[in-house]
Amino acid sequence: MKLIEDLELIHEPFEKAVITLGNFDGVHKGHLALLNTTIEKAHEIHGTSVAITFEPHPIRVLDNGSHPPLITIYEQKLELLERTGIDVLLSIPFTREFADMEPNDFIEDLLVKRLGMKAIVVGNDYSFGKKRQGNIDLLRAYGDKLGFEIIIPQWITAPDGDDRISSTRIRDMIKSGDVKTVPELLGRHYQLRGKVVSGRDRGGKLLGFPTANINLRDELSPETGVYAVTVKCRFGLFKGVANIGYSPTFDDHLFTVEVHILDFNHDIYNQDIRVNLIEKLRDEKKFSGISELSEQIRKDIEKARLILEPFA
Ligand code: RBF
Ligand code: MG
Repeated sequence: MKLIEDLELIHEPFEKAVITLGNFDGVHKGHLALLNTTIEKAHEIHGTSVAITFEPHPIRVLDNGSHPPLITIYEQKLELLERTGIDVLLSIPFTREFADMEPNDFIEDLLVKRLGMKAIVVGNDYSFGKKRQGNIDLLRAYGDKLGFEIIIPQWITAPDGDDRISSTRIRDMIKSGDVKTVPELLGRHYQLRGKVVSGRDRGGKLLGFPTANINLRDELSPETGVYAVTVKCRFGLFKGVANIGYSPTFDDHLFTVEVHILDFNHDIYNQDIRVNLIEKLRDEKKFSGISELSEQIRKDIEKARLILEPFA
């Protein structure tokens, strides 16, 4: 995948560009349907598959302040898009000026003349450009005039019957702890990323279950609670149990994301790790003492081992 983060670096149109565009937050199953259709069409016409995305997320530029946390931070979005096999990812720096572009200029000047678009792949509810004035009807009108095809893939229906696989729905599932259902829409488990930092040195010494405390790079934090997880670090993929929250048994009320990795004894301080949230086990509880909490964690691990059998 060729990554282009500056429009000025495009000096000539791509060879028969097949373009899809969106914010792709999550790179979920709906996005994958668009991306795969784009790639297939490009193969068919011996052209170039191009995904266009905007950075930062337009909402962050247009509605000052209020914006939802991203499901996938930029680095992860790039990784996931790369994995689809798309030829080019054009990440357009999103500014107010860019947002003011008239939809017809966007289509004619940018997509067709500058990028060489021969086909565009969009969802059936797609709108774009200034005040979202651009829509499928406008694309059709221009398509006839400027010689490009419009492809609207069959929208994939979410398994629960709701036909919108949207980033908002996925975000809500994660926020309510329903990480077990997330893969039906996202196509994979929700993953957190961050660096292992030193904690309070309490888990191992006091409870008998050392935890790696994670300084999250992600924006979206799931509901507090205890989760069965898998952990990817440079030593491989491991099973684990994570606690996300405030450890109410203690009085420091500090929000932490920590994971006890099963059958593991490596030093991973300062290393980047990835935590896949497989299933929520329970809410956090305030225990009457250390041994009660330890005993519960022992049970959590037992339960997690069964759940995680297929995963690591
Ligand atoms: N702390 C609590 O106060 N209540 C809990 O219910 C709780 N559950 C946990 C479950 C697991 C699997 C793990 C690894 C930790 C849990 N903790 C809980 C956090 C625990 O207090 C913390 O790991 C240590 O205090 C070290 O920071
Ligand atoms: Mg710890």
